[in-house]
Amino acid sequence: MAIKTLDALVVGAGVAGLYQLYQLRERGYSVQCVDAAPGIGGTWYWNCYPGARLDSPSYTYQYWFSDELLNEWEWSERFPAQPEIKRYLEFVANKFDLHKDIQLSTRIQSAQWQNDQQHWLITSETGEQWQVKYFISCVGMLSAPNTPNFANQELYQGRILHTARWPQEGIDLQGKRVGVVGVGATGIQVIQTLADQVGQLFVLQRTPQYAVKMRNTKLGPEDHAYWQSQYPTMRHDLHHTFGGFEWDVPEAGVALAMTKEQRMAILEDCWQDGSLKMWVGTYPEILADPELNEEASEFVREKIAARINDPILREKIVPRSYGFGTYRVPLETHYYDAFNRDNVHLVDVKSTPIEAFYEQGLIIGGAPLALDVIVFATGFDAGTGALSKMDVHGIDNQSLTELWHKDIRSTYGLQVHGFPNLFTVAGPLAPATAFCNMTTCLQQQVDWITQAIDFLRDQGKSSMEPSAELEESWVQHHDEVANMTLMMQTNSWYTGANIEGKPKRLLSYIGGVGTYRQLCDELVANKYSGFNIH
Ligand code: NA7
Repeated sequence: MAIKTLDALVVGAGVAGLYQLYQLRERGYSVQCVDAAPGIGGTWYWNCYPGARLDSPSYTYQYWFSDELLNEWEWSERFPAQPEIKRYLEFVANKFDLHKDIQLSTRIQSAQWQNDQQHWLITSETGEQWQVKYFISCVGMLSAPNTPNFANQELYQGRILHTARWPQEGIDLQGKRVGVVGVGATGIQVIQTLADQVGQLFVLQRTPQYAVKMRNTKLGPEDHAYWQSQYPTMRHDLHHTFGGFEWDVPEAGVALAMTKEQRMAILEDCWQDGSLKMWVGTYPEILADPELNEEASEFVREKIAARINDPILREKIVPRSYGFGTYRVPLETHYYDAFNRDNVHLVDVKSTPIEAFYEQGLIIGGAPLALDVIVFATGFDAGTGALSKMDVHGIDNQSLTELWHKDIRSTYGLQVHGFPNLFTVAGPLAPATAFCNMTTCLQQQVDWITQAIDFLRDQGKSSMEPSAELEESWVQHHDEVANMTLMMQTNSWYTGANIEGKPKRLLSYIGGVGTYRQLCDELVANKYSGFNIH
């Protein structure tokens, strides 16, 4: 097979990959995008499980580069379901004729930096090869599914599904005995959707969540007119807030000067918004001050408790072992109500862990639980998982997988020392790994990368790579900010604790989207000082 020579290969055809492809092509670079999936959409292709829905308000979750696109597309709901977001991404791909440069069903197996030639040699599973100057990873921070390895799986005669690999054609679960393992943001969406569709639903819960009531609404012509009038300022403002949403948090310290009643009024106000404002729009101390965190945690516990009729069940579902907001806050509509149904059963797999499969289901705490279908809503090897699965080698043949198995490091989540011209959209240690409205952060990173590539072209240079010193200073700053918060005290995918043996570090930069953007802009203003440029 002949090797394809291009300026850039973009790996991943989701929100980031489509935009990166568009930006580079517009600037005259030769570029191709590949994706392992048979369709575009990334996260929104794979996660087609029942109830999959956006947790960011739709009008903040879109591309900002084209006024025409902004005017043409109208969201049907404040928090649309997965099929609508997939349709939006298809609409964008068709409108900007992106499909002609996207090759689907193509999984990249390895990438080797060839220092003498200053290019990457990238190879797919089928042996296809690309020789490119720029290797841009848009593989997503939540795209490598995590499935627990319970013993005797081969004995089980029912069906096993992972939410992130749900059959595209759907599956009829009517009348079935279904077990859902995991109650994270995904499990909650699945459980509230399946509760009245299946025969018996068993919720296998290890750690309960602080889910916030979603206030979803249909959007009509008046809403469209309103939001379209907001877009000119919104496309700027989103990049300057803490979470990349249309709301911001007050200055640090403001909440400390308030009375408890004043803080409760803010919490109630944000709760009534029915969105992630409750998490990243109240006041910053919620994520940093143990007492204020406990105050907010108690506020949410009371809201949850009021929804569950049975007092024994209530005790099990109201979270107490960690603080509100230190684990990704899910939104729900009727998750808690599901537990008031006779066909929904909570199984506490913390006190009685899942031990193994058997022919008809799972053995839990020594007792068999018969299940026709087992749904794993058990999350992802986040941040580093998808890229680590590729065999990526940089200068002196250094392996990225080995590096990240020892210590998860990056420079602004955009590049890694020792790996020239590898750009990592949503790489670890940037807000885009978890703490932001994803489309805001992804577009900002793609814009930064595009600008860097333009810089190299304009200067007649062939490669850029962060120095060890620059990387160390970013990692230190990242850790300092992380350690000012309570995030590292809770085990979750945020800290890598959900994957055995994964080095511990907060995967996402928590200094805020606006601050991060400013720091990235300073790198450009300083003409990439601290980068080795050849
Ligand atoms: P999460 O948030 O990582 O949740 C995974 C869930 O699966 C969580 O409840 C885990 O319990 C549970 N889990 C994982 N392994 C096991 C085993 N072995 N036994 C029982 N329960 C288990 O993944 P999601 O897909 O829900 O969400 C990921 C992100 O996608 C989300 O934050 C949004 O940003 C979109 P644990 O908490 O570890 O006790």
